[in-house]
Amino acid sequence: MFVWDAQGERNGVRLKSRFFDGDAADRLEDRVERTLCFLPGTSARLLWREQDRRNLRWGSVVAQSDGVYAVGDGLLNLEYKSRGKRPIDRQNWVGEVRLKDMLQCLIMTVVVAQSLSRPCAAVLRYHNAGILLVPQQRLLDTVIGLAPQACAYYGSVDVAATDLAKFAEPRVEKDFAWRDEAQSRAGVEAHSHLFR
Ligand SMILES: [Mn+2]
Repeated sequence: MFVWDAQGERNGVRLKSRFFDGDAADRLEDRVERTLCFLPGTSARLLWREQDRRNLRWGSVVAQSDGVYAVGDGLLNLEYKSRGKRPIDRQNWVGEVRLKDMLQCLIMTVVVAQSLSRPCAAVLRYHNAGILLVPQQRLLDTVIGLAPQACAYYGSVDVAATDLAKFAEPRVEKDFAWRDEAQSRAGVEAHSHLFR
């Protein structure tokens, strides 16, 4: 059975992660094995990738996914963030995931699922980690509900998933607050040290 290495929670999203050797994965010949190396032995089929320039649109939201796969009866939308191949820290991984990356991946996944009328899993791929994103419905409603305001803000009739993610980020930080306990403790200590 498939087992995740770690689980966590961030800003209204449940995260399940699998870590691997990113450099070794880069050397794999097969495209599916390379990109989905955190799902060893997967039967996933790549449907299209960013290079195929397939723009999907749902309402006013436009998305161009990095990779969309057929897996079983459903789909998988993969968003890759290379971060200059810097690995995600296995101890502090929940705090290292960027909120904007999560939102972008989730928005694109909604657009893919709606356009193709099939369930679609949202997966964020970093150099050494594959992270499944399981959002609260209320979070998706909040983010997608901001699309008209984002269009007005950017002065356009439609909005790209990346721009909507940027626009929605402060609202999500406020409504789905998450605190990096280690970092805030360090901040408190730094303040009392400076003002001692
Ligand atoms: Mn990408």
